Amino acid sequence: MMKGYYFITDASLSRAGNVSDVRAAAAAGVSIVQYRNKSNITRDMYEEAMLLKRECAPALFLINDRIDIALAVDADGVHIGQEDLPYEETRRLLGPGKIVGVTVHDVNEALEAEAAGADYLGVSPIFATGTKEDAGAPCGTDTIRDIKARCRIPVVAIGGITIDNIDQVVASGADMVCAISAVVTSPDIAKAIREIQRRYEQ
Ligand code: TZP
Ligand code: MG
Repeated sequence: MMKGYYFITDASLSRAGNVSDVRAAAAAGVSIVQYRNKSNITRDMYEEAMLLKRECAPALFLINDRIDIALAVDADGVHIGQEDLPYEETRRLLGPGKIVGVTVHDVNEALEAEAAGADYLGVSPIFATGTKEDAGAPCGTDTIRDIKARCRIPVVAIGGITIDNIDQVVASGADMVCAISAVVTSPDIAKAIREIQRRYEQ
């Protein structure tokens, strides 16, 4: 299930909007869609999340940061960072049946998140990125290798990934990759995703 492209929305980079992008991602066969909306206007997020959840099926639908929105739309889970609610509180609010992914930057954070019970790790940022201002210093593909050697849960690589460096990321053992700007700014999102998915089939 967790292999290939992990789709994250970005309305500020999108050409045709989140609904159209998620439809294209679903057509390309992604297994996970994460709704990320940093505007944090709650009513807009709630309404858009309802629409996107419908568009993304049968892919799993996760919400970035906002546990309340995930609960309100009955999403499949959330993705949280080191500055969001702690894992334990997130799990307590969502219950055992939902997916909780955690962003980590190094092996120690990865071991901690796995021990706490995270379902998967987002390792970030692999390379320099302009898409997230506070992403921090690039951790490189060696960090993916180290985490894969020490942790059993799936690893999603994110940050500065493009079609030109994706092979290194796949070779380092990442179970899934996300390339927000490279995919969302593309004139053909489904084609860009399929191109990345193909790198997993070689
Ligand atoms: N989390 C860590 S880096 C990042 C997020 C959401 C942005 C990744 O964007 P891009 O365009 O793939 O570098
Ligand atoms: Mg966050």
